[in-house]
Amino acid sequence: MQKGIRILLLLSLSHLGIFASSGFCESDVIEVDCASTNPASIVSIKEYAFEPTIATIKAGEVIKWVNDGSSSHMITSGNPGDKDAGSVFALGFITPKKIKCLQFQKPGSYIYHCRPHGNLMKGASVIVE
Ligand SMILES: [Cu+2]
Repeated sequence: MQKGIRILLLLSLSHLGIFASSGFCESDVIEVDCASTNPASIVSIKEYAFEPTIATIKAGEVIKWVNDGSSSHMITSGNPGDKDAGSVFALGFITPKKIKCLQFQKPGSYIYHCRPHGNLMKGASVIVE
């Protein structure tokens, strides 16, 4: 096999790899600095729920998560146990009183959960119009 073809094949395979079964890919959701953005919606994290469970925004807008609880939580795309959970977005631990922001580029429904508390904190979603 020619070297150029092999590289192209590898590139297309790795590109497929970043697509989740949801149809979104990693570049559809970007973590942004909350301080330099004006969130369209704010989701409060409490033990052990996201409030509101469904947040609706427009493409290009930002959601801010605020940890109002006393435990640390995560924002992980997909449902608990999904093979590709976290492949579209995965925010590390949000410790109490801390915030994290994500910008959603592409319309659709993004399901997420908290990885450490997957059985309790699942089924939350961001609807992007
Ligand atoms: Cu949690």
